[in-house]
Amino acid sequence: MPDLAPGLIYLPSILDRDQQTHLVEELREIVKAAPLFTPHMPKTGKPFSVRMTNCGSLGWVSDRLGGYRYQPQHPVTGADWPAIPPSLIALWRELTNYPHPPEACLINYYAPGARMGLHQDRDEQALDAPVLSLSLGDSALFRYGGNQRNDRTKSIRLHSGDAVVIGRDSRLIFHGIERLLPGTSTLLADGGRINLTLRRVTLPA
Ligand code: MD3
Ligand code: FE
Repeated sequence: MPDLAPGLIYLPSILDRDQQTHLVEELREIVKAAPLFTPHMPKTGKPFSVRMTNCGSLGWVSDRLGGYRYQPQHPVTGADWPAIPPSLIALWRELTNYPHPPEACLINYYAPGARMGLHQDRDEQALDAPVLSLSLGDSALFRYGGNQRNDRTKSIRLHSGDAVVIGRDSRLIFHGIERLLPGTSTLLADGGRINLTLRRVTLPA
């Protein structure tokens, strides 16, 4: 399939319907142990419309005073994050050429109407490692540009079961989710969208 940009590889329909259903079941167990929380913007304290949780040895969190960061524990319960399901570790190994396992799997839940403004992902030390994104549920308009906020942007629809691998040349591009396309999937009974991003955070020893 065509690269969207250097280092930005779109892999449509990487998961079949049964794999998606199974993944959602695994995510429901993870969310029981690590409930969705509402992150807040650094300094302003403005809440995100996307709710999040994580699995893995590290999870991404954000709050007004502490800012964006990775930490080993859930910000509300204080418990360690649940493990990343083995099927996702295997998918990381198959779709990325990265020689070390992911440490974080950020789980974004978009209720109908939620969005994510243009941003860069730069809280990881391992910027040599790709990010692997998996979409589940309603389709979404994904917008991406260049390394400068003002660079020209393009948008594509991401559908349930699609993957995107974001590597080196695209690792610091601005990107976001403009909006969901309601009623485009029957995977989640109440609608909405889940995005998983698998990430290497620390530099391998
Ligand atoms: C491009 N998630 O969690 S996934 C995020 O659909 C995030 O929830 C969006 O942006 C979502 O940070 C987009 C595609 C994606 C993920 C990570 C990237 C694109 C990226 C990191 C760098 C550049
Ligand atoms: Fe991002």
